Amino acid sequence: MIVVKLIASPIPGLCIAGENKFLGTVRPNMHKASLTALSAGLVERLDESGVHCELEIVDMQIGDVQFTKYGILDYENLVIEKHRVGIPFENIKLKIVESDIIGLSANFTHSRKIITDLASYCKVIKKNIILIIGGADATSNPLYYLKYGADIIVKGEGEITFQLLIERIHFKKDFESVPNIVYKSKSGKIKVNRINYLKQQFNIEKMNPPNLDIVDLSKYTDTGEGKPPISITPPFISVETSRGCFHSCSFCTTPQMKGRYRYMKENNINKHFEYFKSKGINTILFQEDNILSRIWRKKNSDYFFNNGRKELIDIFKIARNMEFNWEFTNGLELGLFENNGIIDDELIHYMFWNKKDNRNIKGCYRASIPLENLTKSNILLFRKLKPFDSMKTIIKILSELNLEMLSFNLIIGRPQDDEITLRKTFLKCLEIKELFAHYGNNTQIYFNIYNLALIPGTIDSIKFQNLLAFDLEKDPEVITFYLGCLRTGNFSPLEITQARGTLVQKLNDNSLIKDYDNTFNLTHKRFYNLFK
Ligand code: B12
Ligand code: SF4
Repeated sequence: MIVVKLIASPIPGLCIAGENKFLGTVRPNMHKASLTALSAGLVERLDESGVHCELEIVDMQIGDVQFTKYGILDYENLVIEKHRVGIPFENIKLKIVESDIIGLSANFTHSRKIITDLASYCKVIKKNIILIIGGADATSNPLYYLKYGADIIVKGEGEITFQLLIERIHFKKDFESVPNIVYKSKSGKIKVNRINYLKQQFNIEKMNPPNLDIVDLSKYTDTGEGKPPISITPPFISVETSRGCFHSCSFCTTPQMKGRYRYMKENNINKHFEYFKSKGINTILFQEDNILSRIWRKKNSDYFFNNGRKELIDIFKIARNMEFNWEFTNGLELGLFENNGIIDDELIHYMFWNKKDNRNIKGCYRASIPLENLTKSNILLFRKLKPFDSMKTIIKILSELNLEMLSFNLIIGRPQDDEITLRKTFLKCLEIKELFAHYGNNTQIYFNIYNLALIPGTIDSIKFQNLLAFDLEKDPEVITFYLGCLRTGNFSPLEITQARGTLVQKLNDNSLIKDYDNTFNLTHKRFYNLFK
């Protein structure tokens, strides 16, 4: 028998000494989709290959969560404390001792110091334990993780590779034939095996539902986007009906991580949704990369997938029939609803269908809309966007749908952004607010203002590397949407952080900021003057 534990490590929380609020969101109570996806059907598949595996998910972000100060970030004239939010390492000592293999998820660059500290701790407790690390950050920076404790890095989607590795380790075989890994050989040399995950992609059609049998669902009380309406009840779980995306936005890791778009058909979606119902789940969060890639069009305007639109509608028919509530927490590519000036009203109505009965809501209650950039050059920067006026027409339709909540996401702090750009952004946001004041049927709107985070592996990280003001081995925590990390010709990291904070305060009510982010916003009178 082989004992495997998948661990969600503690997460970082940054705060100015003396302040009791974090500078960015800290969301421990979320479903760890990477780990439940890796665990889906794993024990059964291993059994078929003659490996008896005892599998456990250890979520260090829930339970006896404590704050442990682990460092200081020197942020211009501010001293920012770094806190580890989660179960103290010592409390999982026994779990480490019991394990043959530990799998750690490293999606977020800002957590990489904590993850490698935990990896080193595991090695101290049990020298011969095998540490496997995967996720978006590990995929783009395998050498960092190997340098600080990991034995094997899995690049890209991990389901198949992780299974192969467990089999090889169990049968004491070498890793030569396992694709998509970077590892240390016995002689200590770094080896990179054939990397083919973007070409031979994981078959979504055969994907099992996430394994929710081995997690404590009652602890997943956070939607990741702030408080939902009162009648929407936890547990909240994120679902995937597709992976990948047709676009390659310069700030996003999906093109390098998940690659070309693939999606699940009705049968499998039914199976997944039935499983969720059987687990007592009523609310689902669509957090996949780009659910709307199903209606991607070729240059001649024909759909890329003949049945994509129908199958998209089917998802929401199933969700509605099964009486789920849902929200789109990962931004929707709104522009795809429009083609040659015609808006797909029918599709919009299926996806955003909702019904209210007193205070009870059924169907869609919230969506998050990526506006990203509101300047004239937005369509040149991001191919997924449409000109502001065209987006506004679609937003107007959304405003009439009786939705409870809509969030709009914007990214500021690109190197070309100056005060004029920020002011224009502010004014365009006011236009959106006005639109809702006119048509909005009480839809509560919120503006998520994000700083450009130079995420390793993205196009931006290559283009703007020389502007990065921090060493990511020492201060990886700056890779969040809440702190600036670039020194551009127009703003220092602190200045753009203050611009973000001020914009958030000017555009959103304090009570909403508390419900959505509950963060401490750094502001400045220079920006209050700019956003008058
Ligand atoms: C859901 C989500 C969140 C949730 C968090 C959910 C959670 N607690 O895990 C919320 C909304 C809170 C969130 C917040 C943030 N997020 Co986010 N988020 C996502 C999103 C949209 C989906 C992640 C997911 O669950 N995917 C589904 C699972 C099945 O896929 P997966 O995680 O990639 O796992 C597969 C592989 O990575 C691999 N794998 C993963 N772990 C492991 C471990 C082992 C051992 C192995 C073998 C393989 C393996 O195998 C898995 C199965 O194929 C991704 C984008 C994306 N599409 O992945 C961004 C993403 C992970 N987020 C990102 C960022 C930047 C953030 C924030 C820092 C932004 C901010 N607010 O400042 C915060 C920080 C979060 C925190 N912990 O504090 C970046 C991370 C990039 C980076 N290098 O840092 C991503 C990649 C988006 C992007 N811009 O490209 N996020
Ligand atoms: S459309 Fe969304 S998922 Fe696709 S590359 Fe752009 S940001 Fe990433």
